[in-house]
Amino acid sequence: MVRYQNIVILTGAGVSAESGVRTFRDNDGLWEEHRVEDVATPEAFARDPNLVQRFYNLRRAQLGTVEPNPAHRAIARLQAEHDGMVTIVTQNVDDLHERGGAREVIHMHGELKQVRCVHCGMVHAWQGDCTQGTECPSCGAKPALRPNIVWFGEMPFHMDLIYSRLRACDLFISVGTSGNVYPAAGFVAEVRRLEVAHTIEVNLEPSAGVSYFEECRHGPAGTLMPGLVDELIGKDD
Ligand code: BV8
Repeated sequence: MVRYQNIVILTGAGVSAESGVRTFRDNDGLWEEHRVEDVATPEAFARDPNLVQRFYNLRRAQLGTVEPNPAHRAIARLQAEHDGMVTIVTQNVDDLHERGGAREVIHMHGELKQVRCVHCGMVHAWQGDCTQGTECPSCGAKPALRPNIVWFGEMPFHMDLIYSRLRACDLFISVGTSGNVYPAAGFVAEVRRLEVAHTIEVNLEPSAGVSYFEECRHGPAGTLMPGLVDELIGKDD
């Protein structure tokens, strides 16, 4: 297999699916009869903060019941053993990449294990529930804490860093994402426009952006990623 230098891996909910974390498309994108797009928004939080806090409290609590799967571990192994740069950009808000051994994971949509104070702006690591009655540990305000999550209509985090890594990469791999949500869904088109990188989609089924990828491997990420990583680090020679 060709030796690549700078690899960018974009992951979505499908990389955590085999760990038992529900994807957005599961159950037709519904949570307790709510459309996720209707809960994961600033408007929903303004309208019914307790519902939105509960949505994230339940998902934060679920983190303790799930484990990284072979896809997370393979991606971490690539980052550890590849002699070039491996950038992991995830749309996921779980901590499974880190628990699978990955480092410096770029969480463009935020993290379940963080809350942010809307008064003083401080971001706090957070394990348990967060409610409207929880005081900000820094400024003492309440209600003040919201999930440090990027909702629909909000600007994703770390975009400048992400685009600089996309411009510098010679391999872009998308793992476990339906390619429906922007700007993440537009990353492959950006890489193709620059005409410097090879592009691979690893997904259970063809994504909405499948036509942008030069190479596609369709099936479970937990099954496909270990073999792809072996090829990339030269273990299959
Ligand atoms: C922005 C955190 C601009 C929340 C998420 C109208 C109004 C408002 C906005 C818009 C609009 N029209 C378009 C937009 C933009 C909008 C958007 O794209 N909407 C979509 C619905 C059309 N985007 C935004 O709002 C973004 N911000 O545009 O800001 C801006 C500009 C200037 C100033 C201010 C703002 C912000 C989007 C981020 C929203 N937050 N997550 C939370 O988690 O609760 S999005 C969330 O859904 C995920 O993070 C992810 O990004 C997205 C989709 O999820 P996927 O990861 O792809 O998962 P999905 O379930 O869809 O697919 C899973 C895939 O895995 C499937 O293909 C499946 O086949 C596969 N799979 C399953 N099992 C496996 C597998 N693959 C491999 N192995 C398996 N075992």
